[in-house]
Amino acid sequence: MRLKSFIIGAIAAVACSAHGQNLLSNGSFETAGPGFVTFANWMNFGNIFAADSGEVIAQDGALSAKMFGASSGAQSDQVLTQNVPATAGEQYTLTTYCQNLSADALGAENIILSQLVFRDAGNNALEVVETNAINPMTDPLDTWVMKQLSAVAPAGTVSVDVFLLHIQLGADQGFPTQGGGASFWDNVSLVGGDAPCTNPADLNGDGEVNFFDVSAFLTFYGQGC
Ligand SMILES: [Ca+2]
Ligand SMILES: [Ca+2]
Repeated sequence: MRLKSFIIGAIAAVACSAHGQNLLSNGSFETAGPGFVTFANWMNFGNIFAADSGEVIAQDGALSAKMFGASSGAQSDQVLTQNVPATAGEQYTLTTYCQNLSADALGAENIILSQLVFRDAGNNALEVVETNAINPMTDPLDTWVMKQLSAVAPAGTVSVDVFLLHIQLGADQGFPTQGGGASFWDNVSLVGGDAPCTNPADLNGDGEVNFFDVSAFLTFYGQGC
């Protein structure tokens, strides 16, 4: 038992995953912006509102962000975006919490995405990576669903845009009937500034050195030569 404790302590000491601070400001949507800006530090387009506990219990703090399409029959895009400085060669991880409420459930025409867009000094997009922040058809209702997206900033990067997108497709994209529904967002974080993990002890290649690599080692060891 004492040996096991020592091994876990040693593993923690060599861990090289990113555990830095959140590079985003107001990632929990607690602070309102001035004028037509719904949330401080975020630019917004389309139907973006602050939701309080009367609509959904926030994942963090008291408020979350609510987006919904116009349900006009045409495509309707909702956008929250924030730009922060970034450094080429370093790894960035975007974490989002999203909820699909059964009381205002998302129709199949809604695509809910989180996106990173790495930009050069001329503000040109160098690389776009994205993931479904929530899948209306397969993720559970009425619970905060966490999704993560990681990427290494390409050569020439000086900044990265975080995009939170609620795209409602319309008749032109095969959805003559729009089910409507809202996406709720909270506790968005972007952590970076670390080089990708190159420690050879990361046997399973997931960017962290931990017990799962020890387990993989023991499996290989047990197989012999
Ligand atoms: Ca919040
Ligand atoms: Ca690993």
